[in-house]
Amino acid sequence: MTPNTKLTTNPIDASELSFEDFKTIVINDYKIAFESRQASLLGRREVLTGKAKFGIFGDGKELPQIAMAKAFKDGDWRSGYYRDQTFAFATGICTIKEFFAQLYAHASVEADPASAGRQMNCHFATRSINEDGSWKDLTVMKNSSADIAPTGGQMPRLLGLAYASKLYRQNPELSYLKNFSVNGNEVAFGTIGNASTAEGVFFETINAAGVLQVPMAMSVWDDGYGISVPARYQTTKEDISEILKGFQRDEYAAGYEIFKVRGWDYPALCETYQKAIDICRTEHVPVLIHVTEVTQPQGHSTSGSHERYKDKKRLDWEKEFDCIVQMRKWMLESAIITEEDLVDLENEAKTLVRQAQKEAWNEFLGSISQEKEQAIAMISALENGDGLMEKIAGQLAATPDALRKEVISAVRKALRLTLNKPSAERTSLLNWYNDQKEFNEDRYNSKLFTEGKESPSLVNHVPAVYAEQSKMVDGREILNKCFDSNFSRDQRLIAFGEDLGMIGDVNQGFAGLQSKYGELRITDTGIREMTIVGQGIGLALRGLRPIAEIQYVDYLLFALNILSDDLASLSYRTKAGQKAPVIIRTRGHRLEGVWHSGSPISMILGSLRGLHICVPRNMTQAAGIYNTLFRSDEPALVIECLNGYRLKENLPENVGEFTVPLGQAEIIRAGTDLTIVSYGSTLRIIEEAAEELEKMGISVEIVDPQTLLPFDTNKVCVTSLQKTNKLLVIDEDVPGGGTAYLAQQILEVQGGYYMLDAQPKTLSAKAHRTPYGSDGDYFTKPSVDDVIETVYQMMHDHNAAKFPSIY
Ligand SMILES: Cc1ncc(C[n+]2csc(CCOP(=O)(O)OP(=O)(O)O)c2C)c(N)n1
Ligand SMILES: [Mg+2]
Repeated sequence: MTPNTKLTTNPIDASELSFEDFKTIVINDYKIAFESRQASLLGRREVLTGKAKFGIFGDGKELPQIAMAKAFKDGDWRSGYYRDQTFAFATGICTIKEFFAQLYAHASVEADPASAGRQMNCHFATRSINEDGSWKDLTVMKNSSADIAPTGGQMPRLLGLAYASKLYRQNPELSYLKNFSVNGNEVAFGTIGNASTAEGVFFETINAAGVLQVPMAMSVWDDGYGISVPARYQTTKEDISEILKGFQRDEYAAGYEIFKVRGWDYPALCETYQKAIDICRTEHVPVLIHVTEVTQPQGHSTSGSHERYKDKKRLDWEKEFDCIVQMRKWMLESAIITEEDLVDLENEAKTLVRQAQKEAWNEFLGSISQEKEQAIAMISALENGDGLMEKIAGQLAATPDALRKEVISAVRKALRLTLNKPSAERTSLLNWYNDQKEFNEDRYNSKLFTEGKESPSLVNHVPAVYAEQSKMVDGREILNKCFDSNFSRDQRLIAFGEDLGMIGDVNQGFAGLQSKYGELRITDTGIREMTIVGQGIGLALRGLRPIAEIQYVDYLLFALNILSDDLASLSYRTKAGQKAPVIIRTRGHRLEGVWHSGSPISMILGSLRGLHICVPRNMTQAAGIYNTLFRSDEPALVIECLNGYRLKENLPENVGEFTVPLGQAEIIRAGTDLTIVSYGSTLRIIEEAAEELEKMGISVEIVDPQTLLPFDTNKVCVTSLQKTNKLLVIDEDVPGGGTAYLAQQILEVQGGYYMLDAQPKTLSAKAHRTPYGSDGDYFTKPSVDDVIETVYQMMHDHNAAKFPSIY
């Protein structure tokens, strides 16, 4: 057997097995567990000898994961954490060689299909999509959503993965989607450490899954600790299943089925998982499996040793109740295998793991060695007359385990030191370096977005069409008609959020649509922003097209962890192996009060790279942006203008079809003296100011980028500056927030700096939040007066004679 062969486990159904068959299965399971333990031991050694930077392993958790793997079928999903290597090996989700490749950070999808070397070890993921972004048939695969490091961060998406099964089972209109489900039979398996159940996101998810009654199978690996902190600091009564007892279903109310089983008891584990998953799969009831008495033989990670915080009694207990020790004992006592055969099996397993590790290491180094040899030869060929080139090349040659960083750094140094000595050899090295830059860009910096054949940049641009006598309607009606048209076009669209179902959202964008499309497609949720987002991620990972609504942009903070850590990083951390085209819909900018007038754009821009950030100025533009997003497959955040729902707009005839391309800035008022760049609701204030400025003899050009990520791909801003030579950037974020981003894009990225004949300025809200009431708003956010005076001051600074000081 080669190291990359997958030794997977078999489902157990003892009733149909002969004792011989049973023995074979059990022995095979022991072998998987033992191999996994060897991988942990060797992995730790690899880190401690400096071949990898950090290691965290699944030792001590082997048996429950084998039991879980037995119940895991094709089409099922896992959303778990870094302890799950045995499960990953037992299901074939990861091979031992791939496990080592990830430990070494081998930057290749072939070597590390989970993350192409981008993630720390034991961060598992299967590849759901092809290179062009199209879906694979996920019903014939064992699926793992991509792990993230924040403890508990796997929970919200787990809810969505489970909820997808419910929709696939209950909504017959989805039956045409063959790649994602067979009658909603798929279970979403979650795993979490005992200590991480103290996170709020755990409780939020548990509650939501109980409310929704979805096939979610939650396993808690309880080893009594979270790094050094024991259970008494983590969990009331030190017992998570005990305190979750109120969730147990009974004859009066739906809820959970809760199980408790010891982590070293192989037969009990197999039986428990079979029973629990059967209920979960057939009845769509969430289950909780609390696995207790779990150990951690090597301590938490390579960062420290557990002897520092576990006393001798605990350490002795962990040795005795190590699940592999216990399984071994049970197998011998039950005459499943002889001691002699066990030792042979164990030796074989050790050799196999060692071989897998060696191959992974050699392939990792091999992937760099060609570049290294080429670099050495090319640097050596450079003439410098001072022996420096030979020295650089020699140093590189003398570094046996040189990483790419050392190779490229040597080349860059050689190019710097020969910058005054042009030669054919130098040109060759330069060309080689430029080629490598591209390869390395692909290895380390690519795929922030899926960039497949359904990229929003490839969506046809369809202009809005207006009837001669087009109707003026409230902005909310434009959105409503846009959603209606798209929901009838695409069965995959689903919208949910607080107050979104029955009343059709707080501003009635979805009014009447629940009764038209049903509760499965347009639905209310509890107040639970993290899991609203997670629900969206899980659904999108399984082929549906969720619109997850966060009621106000101010409350995005409650979901920002999940948006940033999970959704925004998904494509990057899997190198486009998974996609989750969730649309986060929210509203903001202009209501009143500390929590209803927010515009935390720098927070969003800083944390959500990997999402498209759309800030339409009115509902027509919003509809056009939605039409683009609904026809493409990348995640986005759309912030609608809170004060725009009741303003009248012209209704386009093709309200469900016309598109506004992302990154398409528009000049919404032409002018010659000064360019103002702003977005969203603020534009209306600026337009009002521009009228008065016109009367004062100042002609302002106003540019609306419409989306902040991507930003003005046609460089409308800098083109405007060519004409006006003056730039003012305005928004309602804090000083140096969103405006700093806009200024950087225009001045640095677009080269606007070279067009200026006056100091560029920003005008933002104050650093504090906005007080309630119109006066609070006036004295905090940019007002018409502020805009007029800031523009006037810039013109005065430029030509004081023509524009004398106001004050
Ligand atoms: C949000 C967050 N906080 C803190 C950490 C640091 N951290 C990593 S693992 C861990 C302990 C987790 O313990 P537990 O959930 O019991 O899992 P175990 O490692 O014991 O299997 C902590 C505190 C983190 N990764 N994420
Ligand atoms: Mg723990």
